[in-house]
Amino acid sequence: MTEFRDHDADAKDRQLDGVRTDSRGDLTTDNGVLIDDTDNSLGVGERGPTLLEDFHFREKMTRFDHERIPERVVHARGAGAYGYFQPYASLSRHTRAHFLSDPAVRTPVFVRFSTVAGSRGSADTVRDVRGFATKFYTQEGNYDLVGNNIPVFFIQDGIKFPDFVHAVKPEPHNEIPQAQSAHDTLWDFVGLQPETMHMMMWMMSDRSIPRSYRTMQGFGVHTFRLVNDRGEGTFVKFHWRPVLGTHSLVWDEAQKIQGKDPDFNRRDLWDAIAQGRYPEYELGVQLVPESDEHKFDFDLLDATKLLPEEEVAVTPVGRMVLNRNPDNYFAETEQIAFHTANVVPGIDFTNDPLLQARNFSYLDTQLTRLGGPNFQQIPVNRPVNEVSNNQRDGSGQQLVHRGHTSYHPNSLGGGCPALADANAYRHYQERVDGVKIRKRSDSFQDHYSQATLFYNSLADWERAHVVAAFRFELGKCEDLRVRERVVENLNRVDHGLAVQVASGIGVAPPATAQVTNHGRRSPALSQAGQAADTVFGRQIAVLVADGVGGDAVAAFRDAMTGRGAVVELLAPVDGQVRASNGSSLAVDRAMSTVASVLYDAVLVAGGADSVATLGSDGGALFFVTEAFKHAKPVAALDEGVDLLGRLPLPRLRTAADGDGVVVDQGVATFRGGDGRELHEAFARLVAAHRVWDRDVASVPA
Ligand code: HDE
Repeated sequence: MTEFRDHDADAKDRQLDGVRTDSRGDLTTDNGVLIDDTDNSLGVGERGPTLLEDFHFREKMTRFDHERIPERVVHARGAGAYGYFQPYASLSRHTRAHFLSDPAVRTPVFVRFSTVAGSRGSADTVRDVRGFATKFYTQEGNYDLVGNNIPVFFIQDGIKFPDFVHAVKPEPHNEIPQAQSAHDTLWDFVGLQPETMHMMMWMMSDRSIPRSYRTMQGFGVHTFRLVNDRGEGTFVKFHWRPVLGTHSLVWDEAQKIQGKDPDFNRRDLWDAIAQGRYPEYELGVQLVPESDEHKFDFDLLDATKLLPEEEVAVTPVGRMVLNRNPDNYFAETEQIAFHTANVVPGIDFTNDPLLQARNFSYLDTQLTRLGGPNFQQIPVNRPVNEVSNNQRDGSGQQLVHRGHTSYHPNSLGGGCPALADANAYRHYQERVDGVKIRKRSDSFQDHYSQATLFYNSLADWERAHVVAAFRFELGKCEDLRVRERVVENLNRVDHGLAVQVASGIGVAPPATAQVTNHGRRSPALSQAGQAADTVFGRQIAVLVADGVGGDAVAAFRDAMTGRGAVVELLAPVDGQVRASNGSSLAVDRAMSTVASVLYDAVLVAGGADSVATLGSDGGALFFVTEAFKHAKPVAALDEGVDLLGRLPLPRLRTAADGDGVVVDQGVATFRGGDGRELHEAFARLVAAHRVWDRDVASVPA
């Protein structure tokens, strides 16, 4: 019987120690031959031709020529991190999976977040679904939960995946546009394939432009199956909930970040881990007894449907902490290979036709991407428990298998490896009868009810963003018929939505509703109210120049960093600013190297000279105006309040002398005193993420 060995959150880290290598010693070839000149190739005389016998030149160049491997066919752009998962309590009633059954066990993980459509070098903040793939290095082998940040998918049957991906990727004749869904072929497909409608509602919502990977939910999407040690199955849906709340960007901001910092999400994840602000997520499950399989008004096997939390609650089962950045992007983040069929005893599949197709595709795609069948031996992919089988040879084989048997059964090799016993993976025994047919089940035919449910569940500002997103995307489609067909489909989701979208894109609004909106809502689908009450990890910009009120800035910084926020002082130029009290303050960044879109909130510091300088600096004025436009908390201290009056903002109520803190439309102002009241008020605004009811339509930014 297999014995579980000592195992902890560091098991993977220790394993990797065996392959980590540092630059050290003298330069050698791959053969280990010492080299004393790598700047000049071997030639004939000083100005003559290069010689073929220069093995160092040839090796160096050949290795360089072959540095790239094929990028992932989807999810090419990604960022990853290590961490651990720990269950709160035993889930053994439902699953025999060891990593979910023992609250004392911390299982090492690697998570890779990604966008879907863009190439490896594309920008992070494009409108797209985000991948959220987790590899659990468990004692019983690797378990991969390869999820997304949206709980449903575009299509129902995996055989449509190549069509969908071809439609969303850059168009084949000119490879335009990069990492964008706003083009004819995607929307042509959508209009003709109404099963995409629910997912497209999520895609047009703020879910597709997450603020950070730290503040993004994750979903397993499919209905999976847990199996306990008596062989009993329970349907399960997996959810990741970020401890810091779920937050998104606004579209104008997301587009600008694509230029200002294409690595915005990747950098945020890296910096948070490097600075010890470890991202955390809670794993939750929705459990459905097998006897309830047909209890719902949709099919649990249909990945374009979600299971409303109001019908089946999400039970928290454990938490994941990401606490270590990879050492090497290529070796780890690029070479990691996820596969939905990497399951451990106690976790099994269902007959969801999308999941079934994935169980083929992931292994298949790795063979090309990672160059052959031995990719599981790449360090990041190796399980932490022992691997023993008769699989042999193949390109890139790293192991030296000893012994003269590589078959089963054998007696010459002592019968090894022997067949495992009680802890072996046993497929769930499900009775399946039927005729061989190509047909979508009737239970998969309702493509609109949950699209309507999602729309009904959104706050007003979220709905406004959905309308604007449809107008933007369809407005980029050249073919009028493509636009019209999508509007016809939207009219089956919600008549008001269809009319609003149509009237923004030059399409005749539908005269009558195609269906009556069922009026049902699922509040858990909205991002309103999903802000956790914390400023932990938020990025706050403080605008300063020479003559700034130094004490007030220091007090503000202490108050915010004390609550876990990150505060950066931005000035017209880098270096130091002289404070009004004679001290010097170190500038974190020159304003010209950043932009308001890279911060969550902004404070205009006081000090007459500082405010005079900032008030004549267009960059500073635009910074504050743009932050206001994007519904971000804005604060001003002392003379900084006067600067707000110079901006093209709606008239704000602000603090007069000794007035105490005034908060109007998410702008907190304060003069005099120690600022404590302002700190409180501002922290509350920042914790709420954005001021969604602010009227920004007339603000020019
Ligand atoms: Fe994937 N998907 N997918 N997918 N997927 C890949 O595998 C595929 C689907 C997801 O960070 C590929 O190694 C098919 C749903 C993530 O490395 C490929 C179908 C969900 C990642 C593939 C789907 C996902 C992938 C490309 C429909 C959310 C990135 C490279 C049947 C639940 C993992 C690779 C990473 C990657 C196929 C649908 C999530 C081609 C055929 C649904 C997060 O195998």
